[in-house]
Amino acid sequence: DEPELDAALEACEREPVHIPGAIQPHGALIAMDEQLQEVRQVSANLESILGVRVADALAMTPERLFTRRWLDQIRTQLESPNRYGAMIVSLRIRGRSQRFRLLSYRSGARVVAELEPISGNPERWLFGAMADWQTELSGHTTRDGLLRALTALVRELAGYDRVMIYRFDEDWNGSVVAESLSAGADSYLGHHFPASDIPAQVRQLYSIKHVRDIPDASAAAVPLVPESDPADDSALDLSRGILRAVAPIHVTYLANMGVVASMSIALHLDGRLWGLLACHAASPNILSPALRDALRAMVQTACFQLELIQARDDAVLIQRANESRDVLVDERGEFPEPEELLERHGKDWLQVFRASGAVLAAGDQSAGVGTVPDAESINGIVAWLNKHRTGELAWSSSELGRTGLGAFCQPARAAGLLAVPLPIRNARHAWLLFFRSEKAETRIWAGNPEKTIDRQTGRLSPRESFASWKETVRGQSARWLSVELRAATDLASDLAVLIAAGEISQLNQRL
Ligand code: BLA
Repeated sequence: DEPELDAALEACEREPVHIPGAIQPHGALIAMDEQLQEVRQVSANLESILGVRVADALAMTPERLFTRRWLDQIRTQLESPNRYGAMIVSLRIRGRSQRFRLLSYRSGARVVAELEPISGNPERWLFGAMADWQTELSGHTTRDGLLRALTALVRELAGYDRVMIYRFDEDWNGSVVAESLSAGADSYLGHHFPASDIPAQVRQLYSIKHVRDIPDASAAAVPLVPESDPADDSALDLSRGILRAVAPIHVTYLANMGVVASMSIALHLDGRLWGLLACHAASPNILSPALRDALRAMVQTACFQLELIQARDDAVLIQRANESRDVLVDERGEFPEPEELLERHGKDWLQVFRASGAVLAAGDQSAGVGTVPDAESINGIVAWLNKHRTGELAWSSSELGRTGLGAFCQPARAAGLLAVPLPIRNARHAWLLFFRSEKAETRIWAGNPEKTIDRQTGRLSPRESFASWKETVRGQSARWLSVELRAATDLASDLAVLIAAGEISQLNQRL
């Protein structure tokens, strides 16, 4: 039932993913005080990775453990974290030289050093791959083409079974909008996933750290020793790290999906988390730090190109809207009534705004073109808008049934509305309304998205099956784009000028 479900969802959002008290086993961690004088915590696998026993490491100074030269490097990294995100260091372990990637960062009043062993030669070929990708990118003019190419590239370079672009909607549900698969892998293309699969605090982590790499979700986590800081008993925040242990609920999620290795990289567009590059493999896949960095850079340049494509598409729409505004200039001096305006230009506006109907309501007059609600309903809609929308901003909904306007609108005629107030002085009653009819849709979810609560723990548990689950979505129109709101606002201000001028001229004639 509802309250129980809300409580379970809230519990999900409180899941302390940033302080798991453990790391993944493919590296080692050392936490020190801010002055780098004492070792405070180490990961329990220190001996197998660094060749130093845990008890010995905890009794050493960082300088003994790391050497002075390394400590200087850590200090440099801390001073300019964006410039020296990570460094390569080598250590003699049991008489042999071993290279590590060293990532250090501040965490509260501590300094954390994460070490990932590096084997093999430096991957200089990655530079060529990155340069080629940049060249290829500049040739992409459509979003879908670019995203498909990105998934194919990542799969080729990093060897996952399924590489996807996962796009968030405004409620943080998401769907797979592009995909590249190895032979035999199941497709999630077009599948939807509910917002609770990636709770808010987990999404938040992508603005601190763009990559989440889980090379082997089936491997046991390695605890920190001691579990919390001996000086103040606080938990160590690993948000900025790469080794952070995986939240148990997500381990179950991946296992239910048949996924062993999972890696995701944030796609930020215009400063907002737009989606994720999400990669799955059915067996462990340890990426070299250099490849991981290269993928991050490739995704980032892809994001720049996506912003460019978006800006171009927006410009085309604005241009189209401007053309239909230009035509209005010819009306100046004529002062047409709303009916005439709609008669002359309505069809064109419907095309530009991909609307099924439009209404111009000014004072006690209104006129419509295309498929629109009846006159009485329009009065109701305008009254509601006047009451609830007093500012000058455009308002839109692609599901009127969920708003106070549901009573006035039958989805078949009007499932979505874009309403723009006409900024006419002293007249709060004028509106330009665009309607969109229902776009019935069969939505395929990856498993039944209804939440299931574990009876024993009262907690939400991940779905056990991700098999396609169909939902028929009714009552929704195509979504309104922010560029459409902008263009409609511009059109409305032109109309306001025309209508106000008409009123003044009528007034003059009467005087
Ligand atoms: C984490 N869930 C994640 C992550 C993704 C998803 C991408 C980030 C870690 C990673 O890259 O693996 C979900 N992965 C997806 C989705 C797709 C995909 C949607 O590939 C689609 C293609 N999960 C649940 C429930 C809860 C939950 C019910 O299903 C909460 C109770 C939580 N998800 C959850 C948590 C994490 C997570 C806590 C963080 C795991 C971590 O980083 O340690």
